[in-house]
Amino acid sequence: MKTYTIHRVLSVLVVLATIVLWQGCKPKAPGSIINGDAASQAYVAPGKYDEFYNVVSGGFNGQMSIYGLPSGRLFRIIPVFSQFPENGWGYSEETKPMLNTSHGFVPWDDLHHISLSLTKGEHDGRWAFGNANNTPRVARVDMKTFKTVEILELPNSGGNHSSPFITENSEYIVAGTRFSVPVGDNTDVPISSFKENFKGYISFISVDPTDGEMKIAFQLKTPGVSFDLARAGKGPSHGWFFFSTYNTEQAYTLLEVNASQKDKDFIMAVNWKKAEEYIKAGKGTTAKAKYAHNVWDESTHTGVSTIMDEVLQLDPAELKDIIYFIPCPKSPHGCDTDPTGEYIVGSGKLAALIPVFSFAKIQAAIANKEFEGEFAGIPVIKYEAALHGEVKKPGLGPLHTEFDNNGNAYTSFFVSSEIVKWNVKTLEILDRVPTYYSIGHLSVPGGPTTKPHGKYVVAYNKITKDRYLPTGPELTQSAQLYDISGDKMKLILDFPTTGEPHYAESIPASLVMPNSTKIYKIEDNKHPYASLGEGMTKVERKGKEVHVYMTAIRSHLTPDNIEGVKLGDEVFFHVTNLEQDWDVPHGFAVKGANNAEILVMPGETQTLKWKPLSTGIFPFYCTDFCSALHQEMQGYIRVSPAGSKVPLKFSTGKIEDQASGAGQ
Ligand code: K7E
Ligand code: CUA
Repeated sequence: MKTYTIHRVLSVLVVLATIVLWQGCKPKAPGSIINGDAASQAYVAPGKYDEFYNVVSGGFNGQMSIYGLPSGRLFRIIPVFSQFPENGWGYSEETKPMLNTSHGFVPWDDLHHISLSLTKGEHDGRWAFGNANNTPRVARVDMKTFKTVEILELPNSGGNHSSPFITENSEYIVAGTRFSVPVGDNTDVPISSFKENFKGYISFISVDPTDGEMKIAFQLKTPGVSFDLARAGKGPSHGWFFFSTYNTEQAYTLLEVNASQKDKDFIMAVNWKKAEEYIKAGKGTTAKAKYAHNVWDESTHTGVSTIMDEVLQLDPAELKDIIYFIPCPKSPHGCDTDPTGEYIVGSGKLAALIPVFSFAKIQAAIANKEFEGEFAGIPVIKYEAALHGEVKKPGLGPLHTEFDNNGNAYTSFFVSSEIVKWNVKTLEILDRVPTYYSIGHLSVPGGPTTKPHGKYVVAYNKITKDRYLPTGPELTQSAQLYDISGDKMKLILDFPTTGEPHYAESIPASLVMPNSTKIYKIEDNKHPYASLGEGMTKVERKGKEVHVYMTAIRSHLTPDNIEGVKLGDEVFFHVTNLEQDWDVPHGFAVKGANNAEILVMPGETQTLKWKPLSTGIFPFYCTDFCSALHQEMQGYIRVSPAGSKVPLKFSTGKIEDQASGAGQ
């Protein structure tokens, strides 16, 4: 190792050591911060509704969850990329296709970011999008049913972190890769050939304005760096997209040190309107790519997975005016655009200041060719030429910035564990509050839109040490709610969260609540195995498959006695919930199933597959306490030996003459 390299490594280690030490330093008496009437501001009286829906990513649980604000009450966990035994997501035959990928069935992922759909830059309450970080995918949740209705896999991506970020009218959901990887026919290469072979891809996914269906419109091939986060332009900057990058060193080992060498990485500015023009002009090239597109059909209550085989790509190294790099200190994480669309905030994880870039200046710099050179064939704009200004000494380890409706920004600081409020135009620091501890993302209701709703900022913390009753080695994850309606931020509530929340968005309840689905109409149920009434229930044998057409209604299952199943058979329980009443799901489970229950909504049909491994009588029952006689909602299925002559029969409420012995 040459001396200069040692020095650089040492200086990076000193920075890291300072950061580690700083992490150990936290306020002495956390409880003393909250006082006065603070608690009453978060209090939502019994029977009263919260003002906001808070849609929160679940991180490594692969789900989204819905909380109320300001109460912090948890209403719902929406399974997205991970199987969820609570309601059978990924266990029922209908939902399994939703988790299909080009790698086969993938029952888990890591969901970091939420994007709520927008119209004219404002929340419209239609859909929530989330990213799968590990096996790159994007999901769409319907805010009427709070159900995942679409999952699109992203080819040529190595880790879908910079995703999903949305444009002003939900034209696109945009996804950048965290890991650059070799793609195409040339993937079996030495890792040390990184600079030559590894590329980054950004996917622009179009969203159908009527039904929300997603499609990869095009991908941009970029130099092999890591994309971390992104935001769309707004207003004047609509048509542009901004990404934070790191590892512009293009290191492929010990990134902790080797990707922290440079003083500045880049914000990548993408002119996607230009990219659209090139696509229209036929400049795109079609590349082979295998990826799954899974769509939920609300009439059959079934997911359908299709494997796609190509994608359209543009190469900005050839089509020069699509992307530009802007230097940004130092390993930027968050990259956020303010409500006016004029300012772009970069947050260098290792930086001691916050650079704020001006969209107007970026445009002028491009027009005047104020470049300091090129990086991998892409022009690099001069830092000063793009800069609006720097927030000086804001704190340590800035990560993310959200905005209120009064021209203020709120930046989270992981290392110094605080939220800092500053004025976007003047760059003056206005206030700071501690968080407990090590805040990651933060969220102001409407914060990423053109018209923030303001009122609160929620901190999503990475460490909760000593804030809650201990629960063994793993403590609860947690959020903190601050009132931001006055000049000073005020902590008003701590609340535990599920999974590991990263980003979250909040939306006024009035935009979602009136549209909430209460039941599925039974007459619209087009499931091929639905029984639209008890008279239509039956049991059919198709070779070694036994299909049970079953209904559930308070308080019985039809049929509830089934005989004639033999070892080696696969039994499919197709359960239709005949209820047409809000809040009356029925569940279904059978003893010994290597599976979860299914939870069937009113008017819906779901299927549980069961392969019995021994003979005997197996009880099944409703798992959701649905009525006074819920505990009576049960049945038996008899499994006989493979060669048995027991005829297939089924009934409900039929009393037979006492039979005895085996094999009758
Ligand atoms: Cu947690 Cu958005 Cu994955 Cu920052 S990221 S903290
Ligand atoms: Cu149906 Cu309990």
